[in-house]
Amino acid sequence: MRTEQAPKTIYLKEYQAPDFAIEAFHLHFDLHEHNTQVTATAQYSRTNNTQNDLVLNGELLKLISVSVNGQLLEASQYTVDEETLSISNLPAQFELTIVTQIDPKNNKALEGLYQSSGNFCTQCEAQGFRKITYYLDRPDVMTVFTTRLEADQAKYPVLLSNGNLVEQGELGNGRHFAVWHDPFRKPSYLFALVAGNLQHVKDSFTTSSGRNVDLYIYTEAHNIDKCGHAMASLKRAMKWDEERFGLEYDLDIYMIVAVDDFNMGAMENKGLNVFNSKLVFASPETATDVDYLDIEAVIGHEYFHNWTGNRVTCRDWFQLSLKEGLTVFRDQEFTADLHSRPVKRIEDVRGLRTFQFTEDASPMAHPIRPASYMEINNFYTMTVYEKGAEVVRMYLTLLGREGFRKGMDLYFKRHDGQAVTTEDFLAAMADANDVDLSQFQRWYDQAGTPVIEASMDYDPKAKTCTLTFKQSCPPTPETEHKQPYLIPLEIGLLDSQGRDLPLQLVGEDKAVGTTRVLRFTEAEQSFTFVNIAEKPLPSLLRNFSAPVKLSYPYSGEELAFLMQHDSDAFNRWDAGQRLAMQTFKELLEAKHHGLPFGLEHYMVHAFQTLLIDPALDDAFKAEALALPSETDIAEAVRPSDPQAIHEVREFVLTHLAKALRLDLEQVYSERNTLTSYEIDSQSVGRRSLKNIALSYLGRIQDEGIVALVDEQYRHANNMTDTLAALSVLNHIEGEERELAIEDFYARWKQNNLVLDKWFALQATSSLPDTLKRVEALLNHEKFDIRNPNKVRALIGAFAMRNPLHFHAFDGTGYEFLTRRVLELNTFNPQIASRMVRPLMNWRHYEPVRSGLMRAQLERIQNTPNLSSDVSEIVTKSLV
Ligand code: B3K
Ligand code: ZN
Repeated sequence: MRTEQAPKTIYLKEYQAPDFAIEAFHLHFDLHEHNTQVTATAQYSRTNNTQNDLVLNGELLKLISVSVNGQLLEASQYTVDEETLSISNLPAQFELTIVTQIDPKNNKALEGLYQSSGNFCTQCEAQGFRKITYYLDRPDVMTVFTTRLEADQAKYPVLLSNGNLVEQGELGNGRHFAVWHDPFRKPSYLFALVAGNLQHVKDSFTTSSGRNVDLYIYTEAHNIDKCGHAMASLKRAMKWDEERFGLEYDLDIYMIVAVDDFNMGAMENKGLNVFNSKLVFASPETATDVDYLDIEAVIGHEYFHNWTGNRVTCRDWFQLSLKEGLTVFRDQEFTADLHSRPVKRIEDVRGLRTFQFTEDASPMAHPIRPASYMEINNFYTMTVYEKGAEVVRMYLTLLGREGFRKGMDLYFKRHDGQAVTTEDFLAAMADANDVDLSQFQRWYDQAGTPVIEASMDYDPKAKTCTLTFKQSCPPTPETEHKQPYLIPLEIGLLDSQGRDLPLQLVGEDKAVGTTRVLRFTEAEQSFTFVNIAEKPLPSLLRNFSAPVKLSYPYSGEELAFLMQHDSDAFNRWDAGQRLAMQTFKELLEAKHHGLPFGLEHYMVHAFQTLLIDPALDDAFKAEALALPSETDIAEAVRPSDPQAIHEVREFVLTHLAKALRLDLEQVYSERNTLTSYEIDSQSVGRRSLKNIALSYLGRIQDEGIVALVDEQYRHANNMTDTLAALSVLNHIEGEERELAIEDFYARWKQNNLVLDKWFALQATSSLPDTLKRVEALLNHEKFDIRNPNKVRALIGAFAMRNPLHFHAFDGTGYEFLTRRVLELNTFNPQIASRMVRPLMNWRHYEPVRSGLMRAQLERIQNTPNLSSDVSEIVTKSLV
């Protein structure tokens, strides 16, 4: 933690290539809980003719010695401060050996080398390696690592690092050693070591060129039976990357280690991924369908980084989206190819809208390639990841599948083994397809969510239909006035029967397909279609072809029509979301004016038609029934009043539940048959639909329904159904709820990951005593504020998934969060900085709440010893 002085801003425009290169690097770890000695020997050479000092990064290190070419330096021959070690008068080439000591056991920031459940592990991205030794800790310095680990043999029988094991043995004094060599040049952020008492499961994969790769998953013994799904997912990922992108794995061994204390999901260290155990362990009794799918996606994601991130890495941290946006895109495609493509798209867009659009409208809004940062850890965001993935997807939409693949192939051909920039990626896409994509660069430079206003003009005499689009983008901290984007707009036109019309643009000699991607490049632009016999209904932004907010003056009836007929599954779903959002807005208006609530008949009818449509699959229906969240509504209706939003949304859901009760009950009972747990798409879809039907019915709250929910809770044979029932009971005051919560605890108190669900459940209840409970749970014997999963489960869930109580009118929710942020700030700045974000959009709320939120941000800002992580968010929020 850098304290006292204000954190400084780092700018992309100040990037300078390193003055030194490193030919080879030897690391020697003498592992001890409190006193690990690290000896680092590197061959340095100058990259230019300057006589610049060598300035190495290093933090929280105890420096023991520095030698150049075997000669010990005097203290006067170098300078050390809190963040660097500088050495002057160095020759063109030299060997530098540095000995440092660190205290892994007291490292509660979980960055660098630390202990989790008594085992050693590391997290180096982005700048954790500098907490291990003094080094050029930047991604454009790449070298070959050889790592020797020494540790107590009984306590730490397993010793792992990147690459291949070259030597191991006993040292005679109860200690042993292992030497690992990674032949691929890599930056320090991809370094990892693990030492612990771990068991493993082993499997193997034969690559397309016939090489055998040994696959290992390491875990503590009691979880060894829950690794099967992760291993199967890894093999699927390896195969998929060969088939879809022609990319093969390059080492003879691939290891995954599951740890309980981890600041994020997982880390793609070369050949040695470290995973949050939440994203490895699964069994039907302990993991939900969502967990199963998340595990597969993240195992895939980290594996895909081997090419997009590791083989081709980032020049500097501003380029983070080069690897993250691209790798998220790849994991999305992996899931889409293996499961339902439309459902995957819907889920991704739902997440993007709820969280990334909110971030893009916040004081932390930044382009996917930021131009400056104070703390790089703050930029592992929805924008860099998810919007970054949308930007990659737009290349695919513009260039087609083949064109996109050509661009990827050229990118690897040109840049394998290099540290590059997002411009290099754009250039590969453009050059491989011989197109000019220069305007596309704006997606990397401008923040904010573009807004498109669409309108249609039909001329019955000429039989032409003109679509006109206007684009704009609200000001964000880095730019006031935005230049127009190159936006791929995928569209179709529906006739009165709901059929797609053939699309012929003016000037074309015949129609080309029924879905077209228009290149929208100007602030305002029109596209005219000919031979349109009747006034059509436009289906716009099909498959969500760009990360924008598009408006069109649809009537409620037109949306209901699209819900039933659009051939584009995404837009069919989106029509329902638009219809619901329109309804919420109207009801909020009614509430504002003290008018009674009501629901239009076509709205009820539209959802009924969908629910009973035999042609639609269950997973899609479940998505359609999941209406925009309270957070979505809060972002769409400003200034927002979370209490009113909750009331209005509950009114709609309850009304639909009552009106469609018979259909919902039928849908439920048809699917509530006890079968063995399967994780194929159809079974997952069946459970999703059944459980969303149950959550609607739960709003009716009569005895019969409560009994039905209770019954599901007691008889479920898998965690998805158990938790779904418990989530419904969670909002219904009464004995059933209390008994079920107690019962769940009694059943699962030995399983930390399952208990996280139990904490999160209570934190997201709409019942009035929720904050009190959450406060009490902070002192629960199973709660541990040092464990990031627990923090996210209890504190994060309350602040991010319970707007009703987090935004309590008296400000108690905000105060609660502030106290936790200040506590976390003292030992884990990364997690503290994640937790403070729900206060960021204080300007979007009605004046009373807005003032209370701001006051808490000021209170945090005025606290001494603020980490740079928290300080950046708070300072930017208050500007
Ligand atoms: N690259 C890591 C994230 C590192 C976060 C550092 N604060 C995981 C991933 O995106 O795959
Ligand atoms: Zn990643």
